[in-house]
Amino acid sequence: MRLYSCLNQLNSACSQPPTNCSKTTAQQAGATKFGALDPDHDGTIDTKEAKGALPKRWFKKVDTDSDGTVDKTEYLAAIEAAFKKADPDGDGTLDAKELSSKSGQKLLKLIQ
Ligand SMILES: [Ca+2]
Ligand SMILES: [Ca+2]
Repeated sequence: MRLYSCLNQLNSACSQPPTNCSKTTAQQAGATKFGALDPDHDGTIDTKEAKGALPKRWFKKVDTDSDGTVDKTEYLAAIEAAFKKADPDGDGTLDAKELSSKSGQKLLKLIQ
């Protein structure tokens, strides 16, 4: 049920069949999510802003330069990496099966 509603959201975001999510769609959705996580619009997500939305251990991972904040480049890089993991056949599109995998679910958390 949960996955289904996720797929619906993705579908409305990209107006493509709900079974597919292209990398572009993931990045666009990720950029939107980044904006939502950065309410003061300073271009970075600090730990306070990430609270509840981004698990601490993810935050550390995504913050690759370890300056204590996640900027858009870092966020999009994390999405790129998550997408790559979730797309083992490397065709640049995630089908429903790939989206429902562990890596796929992780990606969805980053972009929704
Ligand atoms: Ca950083
Ligand atoms: Ca694929």
